[in-house]
Amino acid sequence: MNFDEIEEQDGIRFSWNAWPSSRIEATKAVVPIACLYTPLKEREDFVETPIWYEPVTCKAPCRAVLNPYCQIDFRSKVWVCPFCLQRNPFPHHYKDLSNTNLPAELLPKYTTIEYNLNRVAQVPPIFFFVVDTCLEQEDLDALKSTIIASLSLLPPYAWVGLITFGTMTQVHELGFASCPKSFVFRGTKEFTGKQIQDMLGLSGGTVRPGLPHGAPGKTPAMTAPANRFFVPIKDCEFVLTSILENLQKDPWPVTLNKRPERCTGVALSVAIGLLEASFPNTGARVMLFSGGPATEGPGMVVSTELREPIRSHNEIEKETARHYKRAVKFYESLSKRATANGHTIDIFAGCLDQIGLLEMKSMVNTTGGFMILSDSFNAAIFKQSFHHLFQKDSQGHLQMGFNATLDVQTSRELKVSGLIGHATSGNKKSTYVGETEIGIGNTSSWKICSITPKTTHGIYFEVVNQPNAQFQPGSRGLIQFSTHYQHSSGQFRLRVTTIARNFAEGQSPETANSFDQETAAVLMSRIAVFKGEIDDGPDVLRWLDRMLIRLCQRFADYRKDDPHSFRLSENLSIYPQFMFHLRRSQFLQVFNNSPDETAFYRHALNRENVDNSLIMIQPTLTSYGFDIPPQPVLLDSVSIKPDCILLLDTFFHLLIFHGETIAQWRLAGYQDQEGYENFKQLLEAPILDAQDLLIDRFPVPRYIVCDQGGSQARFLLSKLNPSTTHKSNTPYGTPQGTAIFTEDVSLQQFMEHLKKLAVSGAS
Ligand SMILES: *C1O[C@H](CO)[C@@H](O)[C@H](O)[C@H]1NC(C)=O
Ligand SMILES: *[C@@H]1O[C@H](CO)[C@@H](O)[C@H](O)[C@H]1NC(C)=O
Ligand SMILES: *[C@@H]1O[C@H](CO)[C@@H](O)[C@H](O)[C@H]1NC(C)=O
Ligand SMILES: *[C@@H]1O[C@H](CO)[C@@H](O)[C@H](O)[C@H]1NC(C)=O
Ligand SMILES: [Zn+2]
Repeated sequence: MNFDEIEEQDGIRFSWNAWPSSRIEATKAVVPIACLYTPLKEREDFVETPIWYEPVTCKAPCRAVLNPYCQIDFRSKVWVCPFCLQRNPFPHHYKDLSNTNLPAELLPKYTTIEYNLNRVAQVPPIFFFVVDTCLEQEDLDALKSTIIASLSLLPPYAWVGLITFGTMTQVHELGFASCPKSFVFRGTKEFTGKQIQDMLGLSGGTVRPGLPHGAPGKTPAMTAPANRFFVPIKDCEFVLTSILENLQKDPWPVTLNKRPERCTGVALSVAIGLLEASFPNTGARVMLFSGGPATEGPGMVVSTELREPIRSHNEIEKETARHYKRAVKFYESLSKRATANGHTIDIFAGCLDQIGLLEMKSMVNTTGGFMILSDSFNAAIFKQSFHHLFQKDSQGHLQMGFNATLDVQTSRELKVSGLIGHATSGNKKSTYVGETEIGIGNTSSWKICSITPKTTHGIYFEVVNQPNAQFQPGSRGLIQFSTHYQHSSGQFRLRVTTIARNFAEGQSPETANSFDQETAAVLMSRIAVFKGEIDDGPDVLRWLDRMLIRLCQRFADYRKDDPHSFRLSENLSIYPQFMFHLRRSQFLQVFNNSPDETAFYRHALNRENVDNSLIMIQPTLTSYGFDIPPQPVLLDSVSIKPDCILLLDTFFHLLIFHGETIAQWRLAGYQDQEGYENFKQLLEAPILDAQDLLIDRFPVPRYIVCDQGGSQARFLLSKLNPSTTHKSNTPYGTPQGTAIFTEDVSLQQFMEHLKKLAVSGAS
């Protein structure tokens, strides 16, 4: 199978597909053995022919799940676990097992399988809306109607709750239709979980396991005080809708030169305290809609004085940002409480300025929440992205799982170094845990409060075999990934992926030939971004360069000290180019963006699969001209031609760029004249393609149409390789393409430099 087919079946791609057989060989390979894994990748067969039994597992403490790589003894009805080599008898109901009568989990096509466990959640998923009311009227109206419209997209058995906030925080009761009631919290004070529970009259109101089973569709019998605040949507849609419709702008006056008083921190801590007291360890999401920065109370990111600007990258780096550290600490403590209870936090920002996403991001990145950044709640980006969250699968279920844990188990040659993605450590110090730490390490289990069929994790491994260990040709290593989660239908499920890869002997070219450069580039990008959160930017760039040079020294063909002899095999040929673009990308060059934008971009990179991540790292550029089909072109200034249209896809932006001539003709309206049908079609082609790209994209990208020479065109130019800078202009003849004024090195210069360093043995 090729990489794509494996990804289709198992939702996984590895940096290396034949593994170095010893620790030393693995270190020499520079890029770690690692994978991008999408645990809940959609598979129609799991929907069409669901498996309704419990998995067969190995004896304790191993507990590996039976899989197609197990050796089976059909006569004695025993299977050998490939992880611990213990022999396990099959349970009695497998007595008819034979070579021709295999249960699904032993068939090769089920290296990934999903079990529907015999357990249903006692509490349906909870959606807790936390709504900012310090908004312009137009924005508030747009937000209200978007939320109201989303109510019909929720499963009728889902529970909902509502908090609104401005100068104060208000928790709304939804249990009584006749007289809407709410509890008010001051915006300036920090409340403990206990205080919040006491004020809301919740003490002792936890939903305890062991209550009668509540299948989805039935409300579990619950007399807890919390059901004044959380009610199934089918029972409160009218009440909730009318509260939302009547919601007014925060009444507190905002004087000139001031920001509104906005207590986002208190609102979140009340939301988290309420859920933690009432629904620990159940699927719930706190959906924060915020139209500006927190300006009072715990978690404030800027004061109400407009003359005090919100912190910049520069101030954060120089540690002169006044509120920064305290705010980060406050939101991190909320993150910890939310993850401990399996609750998710989403942030939807609708504001031209920053709202403090950077300070708040740990709440989203540790819980697997969604982050959407838009200029206003009236913007299409917000409305469409928000509705996208409630897409259903073919059975009509929301495409989100809750309270998940991901466990990794390895055969003994390997250990797990860590995970980079939207999760927190499960603190499971099993024998599978390695010495090296990459990302969230020191554990073989992670908690993922919310997971979608797209959520993709980077998981890193190390080889622990010593080189003198006898190498057995054909030996292979195994990894099993088990994801327990609460499906949105309420069913508990277990998704198991078991993969095996061969070990390559010593210096054999097998490892090099198994390199998946696209996956490797994305996995290294995640490490670089993770480092970027801790280390200085220049240090991260130097680390990336060093890794690239070492990789080339190890796998390129060259004669020492002869840069002209340098050759990269096909499997490695575009890897340096990915690194070039990564270095220049918004992920590592943060100063062209606000801190909130940086947080948003990095968040997206940590959740997408290989293909989408590559578009973010190295945007795609397609050229449309007369008489030729659209074709991918180099992300380079030479691709700009007066008689061509370009379509740039950066994942976050879709940009259509008209070359000079095209722009003039369009302005002159040729497309509407008879005899210019060709031109009309040419103009439409990239628009149609952009619409195709939009369908599946989350969050919805920003859409820009511009002309050569126009001000918006700068955005395209900033993404292009500056192969024709003003410096390289020759006095002879016209240069090809458009000159970009920049001090950047070009890809060509970068490659020359790389060759020189690689062949010289430096690093
Ligand atoms: C890598 O290159 C080798 C030789 O050039 C080729 O045989 C192999 O199929 C390639 N591997 C992949 C995964 O493309
Ligand atoms: C949620 O996950 C935790 C493990 O992280 C587990 O102990 C708990 O039982 C789960 N909750 C439910 C309701 O299954
Ligand atoms: C999540 O946010 C925290 C704190 O802001 C940061 O330290 C951490 O590196 C982030 N994790 C990822 C995977 O980005
Ligand atoms: C992981 O464990 C090692 C050794 O036990 C320890 O030195 C290190 O600080 C731990 N890292 C974290 C993040 O807890
Ligand atoms: Zn076992």
